[in-house]
Amino acid sequence: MLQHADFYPTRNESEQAMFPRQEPVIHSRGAQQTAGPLGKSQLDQFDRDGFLWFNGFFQPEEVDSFLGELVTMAKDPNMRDREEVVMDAGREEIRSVFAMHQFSEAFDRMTREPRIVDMIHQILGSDVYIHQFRINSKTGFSGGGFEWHSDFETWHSEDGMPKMRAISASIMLTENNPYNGPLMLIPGSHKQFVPCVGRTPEQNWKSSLKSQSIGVPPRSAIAQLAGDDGIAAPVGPAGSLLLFECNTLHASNRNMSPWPRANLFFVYNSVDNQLGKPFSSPKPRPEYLATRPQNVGRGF
Ligand code: 6CS
Ligand code: FE
Repeated sequence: MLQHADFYPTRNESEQAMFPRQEPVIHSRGAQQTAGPLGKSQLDQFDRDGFLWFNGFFQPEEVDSFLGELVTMAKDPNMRDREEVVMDAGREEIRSVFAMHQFSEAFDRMTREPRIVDMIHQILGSDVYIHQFRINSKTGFSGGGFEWHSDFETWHSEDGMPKMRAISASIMLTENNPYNGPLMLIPGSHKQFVPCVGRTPEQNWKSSLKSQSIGVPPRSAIAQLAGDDGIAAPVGPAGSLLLFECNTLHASNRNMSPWPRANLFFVYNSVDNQLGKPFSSPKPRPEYLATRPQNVGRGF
């Protein structure tokens, strides 16, 4: 397994200072940068904030079927025992389902939706592949939250992702409103890498996907980064789309409202940024969490 140079040391014994990211946010150049649906102001906004929100990007009926598949799965007792299904702490409700695109044609088709992929190409400047696919679901009154974190810090540490050249696309399957635990992001936080303290335990994902404790940045760093530009929590109808950079700090509160919140996430990684040996973990994570190079194919 390829051992890349580690430009982002993390999961150290002691707290280390944050430092600037080592690569651009917008990787495309020249004509490639202008050949796509995003205008210059949108590219500048993504570069500045580390995310873009598209209210009502899809019509609700375009995404309704995905929610239906999730509800059907939640009723199937056999699903609960699949390793791709993460139950909430109380084992009552489904918290996340990974890799559904590998057993649902509709989900796989959505990952190749040109209206999204054209924007991803414009930002990442290369062909891409799906690094991870998940649905995060928060039922009313009980859906749990997610601690502040950078996805890249986990994907670098536990999956061996060398550089920051990946983007998450999140499609809202339900309305996201201020009360049902919408995703919160810190604008501009993607520009700094925040090393985290604490060694990665064996098979960390078996607990981190329920409640993350390793790979959570020091509160002083979160306060400092939030202090600059505050916190954003985009809200909107089912079918809305959020693109966020792999290193943008994000979190979400538990769902205290009566209304469910379910979002699709699929992560595009550049074919020039494929996974190597994990940088801070004993062994790579399973394929349903991170596509290994032998399964990348040509990209698209
Ligand atoms: O470990 C991961 O890959 C997942 N963990 C979080 C909290 N967000 C990104 C990703 O789904
Ligand atoms: Fe995350």
